[in-house]
Amino acid sequence: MLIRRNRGWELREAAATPEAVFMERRALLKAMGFGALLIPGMTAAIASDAAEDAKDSTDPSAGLYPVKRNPHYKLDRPLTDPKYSEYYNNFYEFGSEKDIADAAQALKIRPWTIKIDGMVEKPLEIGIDDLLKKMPLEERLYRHRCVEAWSMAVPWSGFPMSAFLALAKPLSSAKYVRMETFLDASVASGQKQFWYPWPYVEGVTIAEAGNELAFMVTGMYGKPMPKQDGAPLRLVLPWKYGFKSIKSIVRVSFTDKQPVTFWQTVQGDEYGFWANVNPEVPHPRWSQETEREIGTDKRVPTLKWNGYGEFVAHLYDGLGNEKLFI
Ligand SMILES: Nc1nc2c(c(=O)[nH]1)N[C@H]1C(S)=C(S)[C@@H](COP(=O)(O)O)O[C@H]1N2
Ligand SMILES: [Mo]
Repeated sequence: MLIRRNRGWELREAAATPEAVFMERRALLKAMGFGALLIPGMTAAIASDAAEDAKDSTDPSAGLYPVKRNPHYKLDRPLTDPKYSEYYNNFYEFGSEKDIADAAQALKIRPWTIKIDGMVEKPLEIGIDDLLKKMPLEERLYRHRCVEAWSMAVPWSGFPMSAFLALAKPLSSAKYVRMETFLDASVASGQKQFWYPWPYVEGVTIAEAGNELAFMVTGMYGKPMPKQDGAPLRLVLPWKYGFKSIKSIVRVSFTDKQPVTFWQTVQGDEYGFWANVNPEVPHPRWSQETEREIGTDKRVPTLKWNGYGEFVAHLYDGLGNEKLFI
């Protein structure tokens, strides 16, 4: 007799590819108006166009790196070898598998403009190289914990999101920051999967954005950001599940309404707005108690707030009725 035991991560790891297929079916059915109904045997196969070879020979920001490490942020484990962390990606714009690095080379990252709008003193558009000149670049070693129960430790280069807020000058009535990824199905064939709510959207509160850990990232391992990791500008929020760390940002808007995120739209009861890491709150379909370090495959306990509680736990005082950990 086959007994399906709920062994958390084992189930999760064993089901890595089916998970993506599962989500695609659900999202597709939802887009078609079938709600949560599952049709057995339905496939979500979509011919993915071969990525055009658009490799940039040089990145104009290459000379800026490496940047000085900020020693304030310490790791409890070795850095992940980049041959793993740079080639094990979640970037659904280029497909729902982990090996999207080749496909992501089709993304053109210059010129690249970031639009700043909504509740700000003055809307602004700024090119990535101008932004890089204005921002205080530094390197930080952070842990990264994906909701799928794998993790890595990465030297990111970038600038505190608080410096970006100082540039954007939100009005005091703004309560949230909403961020958007590029939209171009001609380079990102995943965006032809119409059942996903493109473009990818994420959001944080102004208080979260101003927290010292919130980091806007432009490079890793002492080099400009590889395209598959979200060049030329992504967010990194180490106390939250990885899906909050939106890649390849083109727009940052300030608002007084809680943004509805990409994953909330796809499956809101599994991927909420807050998504803070907590081993005690299981994902509806697997445990979050431990994580697999990519590269070593070591299984380690997951820490509440991914170990960053001293920096961020206070942000959530009085929000006990919210689903803070999903
Ligand atoms: N635009 C966009 N941003 C994204 C994603 C995505 O699919 N699209 N995936 C998220 C998830 S689930 C994770 S775990 C991280 C993965 O970052 P990495 O590929 O650099 O490890 O990116 C996040 N940012
Ligand atoms: Mo993730």
